[in-house]
Formats: sequence, structure tokens, C-alpha cells
Amino acid sequence: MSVETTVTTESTFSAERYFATQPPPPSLEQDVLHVRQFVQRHAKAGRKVVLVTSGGTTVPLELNVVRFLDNFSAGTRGATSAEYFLKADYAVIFMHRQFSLQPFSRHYSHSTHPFLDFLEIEKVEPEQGSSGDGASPPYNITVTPSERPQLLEVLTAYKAVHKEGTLHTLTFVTVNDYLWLLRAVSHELAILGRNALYYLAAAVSDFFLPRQRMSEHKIQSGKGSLHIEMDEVPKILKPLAKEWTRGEAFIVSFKLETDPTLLIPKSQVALARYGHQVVIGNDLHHRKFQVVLVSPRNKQVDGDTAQPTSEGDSKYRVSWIRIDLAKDPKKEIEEDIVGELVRRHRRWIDSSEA
Ligand code: 9Z3
Repeated sequence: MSVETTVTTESTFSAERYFATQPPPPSLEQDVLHVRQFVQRHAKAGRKVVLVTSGGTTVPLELNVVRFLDNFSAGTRGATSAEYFLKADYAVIFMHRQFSLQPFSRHYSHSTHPFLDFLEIEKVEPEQGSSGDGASPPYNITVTPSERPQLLEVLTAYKAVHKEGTLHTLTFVTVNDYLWLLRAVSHELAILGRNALYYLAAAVSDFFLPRQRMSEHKIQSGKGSLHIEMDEVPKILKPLAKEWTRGEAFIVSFKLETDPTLLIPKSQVALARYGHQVVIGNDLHHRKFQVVLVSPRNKQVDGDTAQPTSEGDSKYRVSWIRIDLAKDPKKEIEEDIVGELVRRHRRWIDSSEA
């Protein structure tokens, strides 16, 4: 079966029209209730809260879904960054694609580092003279010595986060789940004003098939090519920045390109269009060791350290973050990205208090 897709730009949905015509996910109310409790608890404690979105959204082609389009993302950026935000004492709402990587457990992903490979079975010899009580198993499970230091570090951080209740997880699958959740969470985060940070690393579909035009059952093959006309997903960043967060929250979005020369101009276009604080440009093949932060020049937030740059439009500040994986293979670029954003967010909060 060959699939041909057509995109018609006239069919761009506004956010309002989108939410008036596309149904909310069934678990929305419950999800929002839990987010509200989480946000209120941390607002009371005076803690900053970050919403991290992570993983790719899908676009189902049928109501009884057999086929769907997917957006590329393993969830590494989001899951790794969430850990660094937790380390920086943020409470984290981790909104991720079901089954994509999660903070802490990402270190033991079944495909790259399966934990069963470094567990060992040790036979326990019964003590002399004891006949064994039959209650304790004759085996111990131990961790391969070379894996212990890392496991201890991950496990200690994981247990501390659990004890403090600073991580709340939400799940989406489709772009529709994502949009409804993002709007609802932003309403809950509004009570935090400038103490809220958005870190939008999820790879979000640009096109979708409205429910009203979806086939109920599996699309049948055998009739030649398949033509699907999709509508444009509303540009949600604009209402997010201007209305839902009332211009108070610090919003960071990601721009993914495969042509690196487009990173800075496309990031500038996004800032001009949506009016938020930072776009992080990353290209598919270099994303693990270089990204570019583009933001509107703002003396209060940039401080005097902002260096003039020859790249791009002078209305924007452009700063690259690069790491050298050959020198330090364990280094994660997210550590530096989060470190820089935490500093900028601090200045953003201080600039309103000044
Ligand atoms: C990103 O650019 C993320 O950094 C990646 C992370 C998806 C590249 P991984 O999870 O990958 O570490 O494997 N996210 C945003 C992608 C996106 O959909 N951006 C939109 C765009 O580029 C704007 S919201 O137009």
C-alpha cells in the first residue's frame, strides 16, 4: 500500500476551534486533579515547578486505531533533563509519551543497558548444624561489582525524589492527549506565576486528522494508493505564552531540524511569532553534543554577561552549548542546558521583583 499525504494550509485550526471540536482524553479530569494537588503542595513550600514534556506524539488514522503517524523521540532529552531539574531543587511534572524513557529508569533501558545483565545469582550455603527453616530462599541476588557505584548513585537520587514527592508523572500518546494536557496543566501552574518553567522537549506532530474525518474501522487495503488530507495542529505556544500563563512563566521550547543552517533563523521566527523566552535549536545528528539557545535580548534577564554575537539578528541573543564526548564520554549535555536555564529562570524571577 502506498500512502500519499496532502497538506492544505487553509485548514489550520486555531487553538479555540481545536478544543471546541476535538474531544478531551477520558483521564483528563483525574490527571488534572493530581497535578493540582502536586502544584499546590510545592507552591506552598515556595518551590519552583518545571513542566518537562518528553517523547513523540502520535496521530491516529482510525478511531479503532491500528495505524498511526509518529514523531521521532526516544525521550532521552526530557528524561535526562528532568533529573537535572530535580537536582536543582525544582519539583518536576514529567509529561511523557507512554513507554518512552523516564528519569532514573532511563539508565537501565532494556535496549541499551538491560538490568538483568548485571544481576547475579548467588547460592546461599545453609549454616552448619542448621537444617534450614524453609522460609528464606537458598539464593541471593547481587549486583555485578562494576555496576554498583552507578546503581547506588541512581538509586539514592531516585529514593530521595520519592521521599520528597518532587516528581509527578503524566502520560500521553496522541497529539490530542498532549494538547489537552498541556492546556490543563498550564492552568494549574498559573498560580505559580514566574516560578513556573516550561521545558517543551516533546516532539509534537504538526498535522493531525480531525476525529470527524477518521474512519471508524481499520482502513482497508487493496484499492491502490491511500490519500489522507490532514489539518495543521494549532500553534499552541502563542496562547500558552500570552493567555494561559499570562506572560509570567518562563517558557523554553525546542526546535528540531535536520539542516543545521536553519536552526537559528527558525528559532528566531518562533520567538517572534509566539513571544516566549527561549528556543533551543538542535539538529538531529548533533543533538547529543551541541545545541543553540536563542532568546530575545533582555537586559534584565541576560545581565551584563550577554555577549554580542555575529550570528542571526541582533535583536536576539544566541549562545551555543557544546560538550566534548571524546574527552568526557559520561558528560550529558542536558546538565549544561538545565544549568543555564536555571540561572536564566532565577534572573527572570528577580527581574519582576526588582
Ligand atoms: C526536540 O527537539 C528534542 O530535543 C528531541 C530529543 C526530540 C530532538 P530524544 O528524545 O530527542 O533525546 O531522542 N524536541 C522538539 C521537537 C519539536 O517537535 N519541535 C517543534 C518544531 O521543531 C516545535 S514544538 O517545530
